Amino acid sequence: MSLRIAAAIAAHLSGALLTEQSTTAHAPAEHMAAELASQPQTWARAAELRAEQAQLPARGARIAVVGCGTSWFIAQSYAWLRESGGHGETDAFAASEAFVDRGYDAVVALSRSGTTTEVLQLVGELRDRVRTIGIIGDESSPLVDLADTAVTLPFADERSVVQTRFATTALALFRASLGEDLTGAIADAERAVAEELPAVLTDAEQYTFLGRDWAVGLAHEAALKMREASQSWTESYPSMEYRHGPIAIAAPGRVTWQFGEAPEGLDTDVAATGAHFEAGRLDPMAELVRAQRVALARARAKGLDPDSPRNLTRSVILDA
Ligand code: F1P
Repeated sequence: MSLRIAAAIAAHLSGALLTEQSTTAHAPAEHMAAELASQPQTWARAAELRAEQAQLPARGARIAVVGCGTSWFIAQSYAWLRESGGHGETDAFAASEAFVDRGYDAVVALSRSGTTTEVLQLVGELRDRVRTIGIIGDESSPLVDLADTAVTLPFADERSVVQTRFATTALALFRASLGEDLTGAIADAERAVAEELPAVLTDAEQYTFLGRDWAVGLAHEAALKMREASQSWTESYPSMEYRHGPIAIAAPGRVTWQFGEAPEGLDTDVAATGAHFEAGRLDPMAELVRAQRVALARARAKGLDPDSPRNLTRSVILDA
């Protein structure tokens, strides 16, 4: 890590610690519950941010989108939507495994915290070589100064360690920037926040999330959310990969949860195993909200606090 980046992180962290000390105690999962429920509003707000959307790479640009954890999965969804919509070649990489010497016109770096080491390192290495655009939750973070362009979404930043609304709000911004009308997705999110969850979803022994196209990234994110918040056993795959081995795990008391339209016959294949097939009927981003609620319900039932989960921190900051 360069001295410049390390110093910026140290300065940021000393500020963050002061903020933390002045924070009053809160009930377990209080932040995650509130942040999760606010997603219809934060998506609507992102859809309105025309100036911020205009900062994203123009139509025709060849780009890569990078991030870690949740942000990497959102990068995958954006990449699929952008390229399939005819806006230009778009690759998605984990920041630690990115091939960025491919003549890209720009690299988009997604990070709620703006402090994730692998993201800062990559953006630092690209300085003066490739235009970088940061999509960032914390507007006082080091990534804001390091990226050539910073698009900040402070209204979607979060107190919970487990991310919910920043990730989906960034994707709402991306979708709107590609010309999509989010009215239907927002209405679906309102349903996802309000409707009761069936016990077959909250009480299962194991979960496999599936998606096609842009929903593959969201299936991976749902599985990560369930692990992070509730320590549940989850897996995730592109839907058509499920029959190629992973279906071996399906059994009574377990859930196979499809985001978006299911491949022909998959529901009957899963039913034959005795597992529950959840055919997600909402916009896949709203279906993710339902999975976040299952994660929250399971965390509460187990006495866990997803605002500060075991073994996790808000971002991964590695030693210099
Ligand atoms: C990325 C991230 C989170 C994950 C964990 C560590 O954070 O990988 O997705 O839940 O808490 O950090 P960021 O770069 O988006 O801030």
